[in-house]
Amino acid sequence: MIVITTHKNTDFDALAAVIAGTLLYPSAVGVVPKMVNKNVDQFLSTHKTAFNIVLPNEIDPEKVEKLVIVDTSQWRRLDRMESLRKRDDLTIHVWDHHVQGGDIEASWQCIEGVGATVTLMVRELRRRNIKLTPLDSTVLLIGLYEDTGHLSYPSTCGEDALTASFLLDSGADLNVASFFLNPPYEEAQKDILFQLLESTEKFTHRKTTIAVNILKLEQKVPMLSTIVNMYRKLINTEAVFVIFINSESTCTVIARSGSDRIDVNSILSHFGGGGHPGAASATIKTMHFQPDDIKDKIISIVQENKVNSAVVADLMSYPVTMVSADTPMRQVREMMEEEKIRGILVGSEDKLEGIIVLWDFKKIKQDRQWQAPVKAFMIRGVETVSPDLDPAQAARMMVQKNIGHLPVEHEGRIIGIITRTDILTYFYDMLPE
Ligand SMILES: [Mn+2]
Repeated sequence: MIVITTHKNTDFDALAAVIAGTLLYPSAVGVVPKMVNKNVDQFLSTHKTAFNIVLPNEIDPEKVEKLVIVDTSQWRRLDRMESLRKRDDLTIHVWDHHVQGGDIEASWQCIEGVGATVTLMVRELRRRNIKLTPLDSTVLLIGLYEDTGHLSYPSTCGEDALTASFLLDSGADLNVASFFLNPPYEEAQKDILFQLLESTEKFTHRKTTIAVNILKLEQKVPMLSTIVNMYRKLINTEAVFVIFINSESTCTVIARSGSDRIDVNSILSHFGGGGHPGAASATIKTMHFQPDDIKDKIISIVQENKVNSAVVADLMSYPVTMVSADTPMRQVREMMEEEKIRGILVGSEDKLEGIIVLWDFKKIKQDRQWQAPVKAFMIRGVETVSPDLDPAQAARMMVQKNIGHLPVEHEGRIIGIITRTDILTYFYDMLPE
């Protein structure tokens, strides 16, 4: 017997990957864990009979010859598969998009960092020319959209979008998809969101702000990760870590990050959790860590974190061309042309007086004005940034204040300048990584 299974707390990508698996391995049966996410449960209650899937207690582990594992590569995330772990005669295939890898040793595997496991499996379905029904296509599309945030999460790649295109052409129904992808918030969920907003604790380290919450769950609340996602957007910190106290004995941490400076997957791996750089979770026994210990440890990991990503100092140009306030405009124009730059700082390294940019030349109406000193046309009160600022924050400043040049100031001295072009080059060369 061939069995296809996936992780507990099954989400739509995992369910969709199991269903795709039943198409790729035609004689196989899909085994869906007993604990599934609320929207997956809703879907299964009405659609289960349409697919070849059963619960873990409905199969005899002895009879399994081949195990296909999708959307995880960790034994402890599987439901009732412990007895298979010890077998050495078992063939194991793994399909997963969590690239950090787990402890399952596969005889064959397809592990790639795409946005959803579904994408990897659709690639193979298409290669083998296997036709999908509109129902199959719909489930697969729901899985793909859920894991990529409708193709918007940074982990999304081009192939995910091509997969969506293929599934839509195969008859995926967006009305059905949006019903399962956007369930209305329930009272209990709104309650959690309000409690999170009220109890936010923020920590700033090297210009990166994270929020940590500890919250006791009085009842089982579905779709906690969706709530945490919404919460991060509302409070707008680089990352959030919510420590949910489930019971006396366990906590679940759900983390979301919107910045490449905070990799929540690597942080939660200290607690045996996992996920992606932008989204991860961990279930932790309180005998190992109490909620407050978890919080302290997360904060200390963030503080010790050697941030690999660039800061303004790595992107800036230096030495900076500067002119004195008395320099005639004609000479300023010649310097810009010669050096192929669009802006020049006015003053000295210790005393910045202003900036003149190409745009300001429009103020000159008469030829004799080219003899006038630059101080007559320059902009005063120039915004400066510090060298350890996150490039994304510098970019935000440029947009908000509509400026293209930011002098970089360190201990009262101008040490460089960063322009829109520097930032754009950085983002388009560096991202996504
Ligand atoms: Mn997934």
